[in-house]
Amino acid sequence: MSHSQSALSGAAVAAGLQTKRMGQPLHWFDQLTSTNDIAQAFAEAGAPEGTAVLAGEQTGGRGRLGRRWASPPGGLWLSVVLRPSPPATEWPRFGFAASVAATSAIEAVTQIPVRLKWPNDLIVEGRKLGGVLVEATGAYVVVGIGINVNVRRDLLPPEIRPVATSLLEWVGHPVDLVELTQEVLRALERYYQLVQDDPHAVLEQWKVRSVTLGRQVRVIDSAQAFEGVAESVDDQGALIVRTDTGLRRVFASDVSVREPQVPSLD
Ligand code: BT5
Repeated sequence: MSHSQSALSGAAVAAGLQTKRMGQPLHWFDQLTSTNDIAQAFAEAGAPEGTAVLAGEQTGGRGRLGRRWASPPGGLWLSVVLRPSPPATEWPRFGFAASVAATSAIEAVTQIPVRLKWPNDLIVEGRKLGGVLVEATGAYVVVGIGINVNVRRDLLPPEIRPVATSLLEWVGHPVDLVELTQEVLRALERYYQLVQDDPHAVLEQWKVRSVTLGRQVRVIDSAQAFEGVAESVDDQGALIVRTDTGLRRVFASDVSVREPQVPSLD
């Protein structure tokens, strides 16, 4: 069955979802601040693992390091509560599981090849299609996934337009948001299981799709910047960068990674 974009709603996504955990239950909002904020509130109130929050539009969408995430209507703005055991210590791996899951779902629905930029940017032909925001506390992890699905470029802030893309642009017509959301939740269920059984397997799938490894990168944190070659990602999800003075490990919660000399917004 095909759904129009305007048919995106919790009920439409829940119908025929057939997951055990992910999206059970699913809370739908036409508009909210940030699906991560609301998922956190549900988690604090004891919501079970798999509880999902889905929004038509976010007014306070967030990226990493306090950055803003533009979230106009037509996108997939989704967060899921996870309660991994042991809790939270290895939380970056859930970002890798989520970005690989999102990529796999997008490819299944649209056949558009998606690449991954460390840590969890979804990239099509060098432009940002989406991103993943992982936020952990001792008791739970919230994984937020944002994908520009049927998002028209002119609805994005002007400074983001040159570096962003949407599925609409590549497919040429609106993508079925209900079907894509269901596929993302199903893929998340598979990759969340896999990352607990065999975290290495998920990291390998991330590496296969990586546009970062083997490239010269510029790493920037609040105190400093340096360049090197992105050599690998370790089991903690840290990026290993070879510099003139040796190997350095950097963490997604601390740094931006850019291509040197190429203007970029993050
Ligand atoms: C990310 O952050 O890429 C993670 C984005 C996660 C968004 C989801 S939506 C559902 C859930 N609820 C939330 O509030 N967030 C999550 P980061 O790596 O920090 O990238 C942020 C940068 O991407 C910004 O500084 C802009 O340059 C760029 N950007 C912002 N909005 C964009 C968009 N819609 N499309 C492409 N690029 C964007």
